[in-house]
Amino acid sequence: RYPVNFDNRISRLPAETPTGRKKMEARIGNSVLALIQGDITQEDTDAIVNAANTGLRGGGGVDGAIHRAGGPSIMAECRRIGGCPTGQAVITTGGKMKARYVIHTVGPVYRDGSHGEAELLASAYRESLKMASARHLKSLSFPAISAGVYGYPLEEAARIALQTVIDYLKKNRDIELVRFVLFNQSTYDAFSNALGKLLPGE
Ligand code: AR6
Repeated sequence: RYPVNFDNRISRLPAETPTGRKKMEARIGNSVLALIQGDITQEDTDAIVNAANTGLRGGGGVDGAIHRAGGPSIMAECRRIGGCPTGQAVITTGGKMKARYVIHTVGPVYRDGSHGEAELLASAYRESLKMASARHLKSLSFPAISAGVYGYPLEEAARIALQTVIDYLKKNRDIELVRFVLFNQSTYDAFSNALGKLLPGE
């Protein structure tokens, strides 16, 4: 369903694709792991992941963008669910967006790295992937959880995000596509550098 036209593990496409968006892809087991620069609310994957807060109250950043794009049905479900602990995930409709579902997860607020931040960030990714698997979803888009208002150092956030997804995709063959949709150049570059280090290409 998501063909990749290369044999080596990382394809470094031209710096700018025809649409002007940067892109990088790797095959992990049965799945494709892709990095693009863009706005996650426009994604056509089965679900997109929201970097929410424990009260599921909405906010700024990607959370604000998702509620604006998806409309009030998402907040109505969030209110019924009531909340989500840090490192866990819940699922709602995608409302008016192309993605059918939003998986809301809560990353840690970064303090100094000694308050379990790394494990909580990994858990946010893992629980989102488990939620997608439980619903038999085939494709999922992530933003850079905790890397905005929550202040997680970008390089470390990228490494943990990618390592957690790679580990999951190696063990679970059900999800065919995981796409990181990175909003700005510096976030894209951090993820692209981290992926290059985790999966050295030919
Ligand atoms: N598409 C993709 N990524 C985006 C978009 C978008 N439309 N908009 C922003 N980003 P943040 P956090 C990127 O702050 O750090 C909210 O108020 C952004 O550039 O959205 O986990 C919640 O309610 C950054 O790289 O999430 C919580 O209270 C990344 O998304 C709190 O912020 C995450 O930044 C969560 O903070």
